[in-house]
Amino acid sequence: MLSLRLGYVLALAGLSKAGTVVWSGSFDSYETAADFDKWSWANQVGEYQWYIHGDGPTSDYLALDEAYKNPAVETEAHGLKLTISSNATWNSNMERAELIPQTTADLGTGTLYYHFSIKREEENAPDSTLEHQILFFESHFTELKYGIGSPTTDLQWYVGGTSQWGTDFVPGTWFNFAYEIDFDGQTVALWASTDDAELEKVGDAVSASTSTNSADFHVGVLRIVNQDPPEDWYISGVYIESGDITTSVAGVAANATSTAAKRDGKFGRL
Ligand SMILES: *[C@@H]1O[C@H](CO)[C@@H](O)[C@H](O)[C@H]1NC(C)=O
Ligand SMILES: CC(=O)N[C@H]1CO[C@H](CO)[C@@H](O)[C@@H]1O
Repeated sequence: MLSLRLGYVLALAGLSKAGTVVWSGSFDSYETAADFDKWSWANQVGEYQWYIHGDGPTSDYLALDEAYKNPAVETEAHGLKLTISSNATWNSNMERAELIPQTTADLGTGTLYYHFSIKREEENAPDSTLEHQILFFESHFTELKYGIGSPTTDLQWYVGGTSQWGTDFVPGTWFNFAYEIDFDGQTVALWASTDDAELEKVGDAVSASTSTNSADFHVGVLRIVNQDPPEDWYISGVYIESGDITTSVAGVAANATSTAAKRDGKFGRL
C-alpha cells in the first residue's frame, strides 16, 4: 500500500519534471537565412555566432522552413536546413557550416543537457563513406559522427574519439538527442529517441574530458573530405537545460526559452 502510494506520488512528480533553459538555440529568432548575417564579432546579436562557413551567401548554407523542423517540437515554428558543399570551406579545405551559441550564460558548469534533433532525407543525402562530425565540441569530448566506424551508415555517438552507440541513420526520420554532460564529474551520457518519442537514456555515463568556454559547441556539420555533391542536414529543437531533463521532444515551455533569451537581451532584436 505504502509503496503503491509512493509510486503514484513519484509518477505525478515525474509529469512535472522539466529543467531550466540555460540557452535557447531556437531558430524562431531568425526569419530568413540573411538574419544570421546580422551577427558579427562587433555586433553579437541573436542566438548564434555565424562565422564558420564558406564564402558564398548565407542562403547557400542555411535555410529556414516549417518543413525543416521536427513536427513534434512545439516550441519552434521552423527548423534549419544546413547545406555543406565543395564551397562550404572555412580555415581549411574541409566542408563546414556550424553555428555557435551566442550567450553570456555559463554552458560548462554542473550537469547540463544539450538537446537537439537531426534528420536527413534521400535528396542531397550525406555520403555514408565520408567522415562527418556533427554537433560537436571543439575538443570532441562528445559528438555524433556519420560515415565512419561500423557500420558507416550508422549515426554514432563518440566520446573522445571512441564510438559508444549507434543507430541506422535512415532518411525521413527525426533523431532526437540530449548529451547529458556532468562538467564537475567529467562524464557524458546520451539520451535519444526518434520522431515524437520521449527521450530515453541509451548511453550510460562514460568518463570524458568535459569542458567548454561556452562558445565552442558546434551546431552544424563538418565533413573532412571536400567533394561534390552537396549534402543537406536538418536541425531543430536546439537548447541547453539544467536541472531535470525534459524527455518530451515537444520542448520546454516557450516561456522558459524566451526568459533565457530576454535575460541575454537578444531576443527579438534581429
Ligand atoms: C556553392 O555550392 C552550392 C552547391 O553546389 C551552389 O548552389 C552555390 O551556388 C555555390 N556557391 C558559390 C558561391 O559558388
Ligand atoms: C506555460 C505558460 O506559462 N505559458 C505562457 C507563456 O507566455 C505567454 C505570453 O507570453 C502566455 O500567454 C502563456 O500562457
